Amino acid sequence: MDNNIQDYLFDLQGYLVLENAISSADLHEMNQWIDAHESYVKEPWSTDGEPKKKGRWIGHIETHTYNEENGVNFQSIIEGGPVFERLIDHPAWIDLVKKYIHSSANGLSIHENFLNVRGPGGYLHIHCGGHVPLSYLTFRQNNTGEWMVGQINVLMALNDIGEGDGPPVLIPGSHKCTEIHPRLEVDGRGLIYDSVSGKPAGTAIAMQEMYLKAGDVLLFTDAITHGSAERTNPGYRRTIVYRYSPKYVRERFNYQISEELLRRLTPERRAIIEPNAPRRPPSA
Ligand SMILES: O=C(O)CCC(=O)C(=O)O
Ligand SMILES: [Fe+2]
Repeated sequence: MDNNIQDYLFDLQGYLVLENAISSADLHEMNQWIDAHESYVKEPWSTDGEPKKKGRWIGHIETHTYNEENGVNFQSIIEGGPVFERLIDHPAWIDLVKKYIHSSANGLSIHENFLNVRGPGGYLHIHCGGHVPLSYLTFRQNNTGEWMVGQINVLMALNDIGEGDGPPVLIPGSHKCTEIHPRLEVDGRGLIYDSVSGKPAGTAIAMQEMYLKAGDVLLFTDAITHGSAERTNPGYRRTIVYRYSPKYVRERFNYQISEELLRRLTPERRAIIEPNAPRRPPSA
């Protein structure tokens, strides 16, 4: 797509769809990784005899969820092998991400990276919007109008996501909306995340379902009002999300990157994963 058209649409809508962004060979490899870890999808949590459920570890990858209906997140999936490393600076989106985050001024980092598997009944609640005072939900520099997007989510479809598959949903343009979405308004105040209605984001007013083919990518500002519809079909939705931010935004859960991965990363990828190398005295 012409760059000017792409910039216009990203500014206007707050999202872009990049069709056929991921090769079928890479898709196959990632789907094989999921197939090989099916037991973690069926049995995501361990208790170790304690009442509280805990994530399970696969090397440096941990199973996690925000709410159980979201399905299973395999956090720090960049540790899962070369195919996941290639996504760090994937040519289909890295230049767009750099432009919109304005990486020449802000640097670049990944705030969170995970693979999500979501089955029947799974969904996300509505969250975010132009009313939210979160530091990383910036979009433009107010005085000059230059790009200054605080967080870009790159959501990759690993299988086809259509009607009933629990597609991502969003409200085009809502990153600029000053009114609070009615479902995020409680006693006249705006929530970041709907923790009250118990309803899937897909049922909220003005939501648009985003259907994707395997290999398509939904690139969106985290400031947009979004979530996902309920999965009503059998089977599992498979996605990956890499959230890019200025280097000043810290890694969300502070997962420590393994030495093996750090050694293996190309300089370009390492600069994104570890934008500030640790400084220690020579003896430490
Ligand atoms: O899982 C989805 O469809 C939406 C994911 C989401 O909310 C996000 O990546 O920020
Ligand atoms: Fe989100």
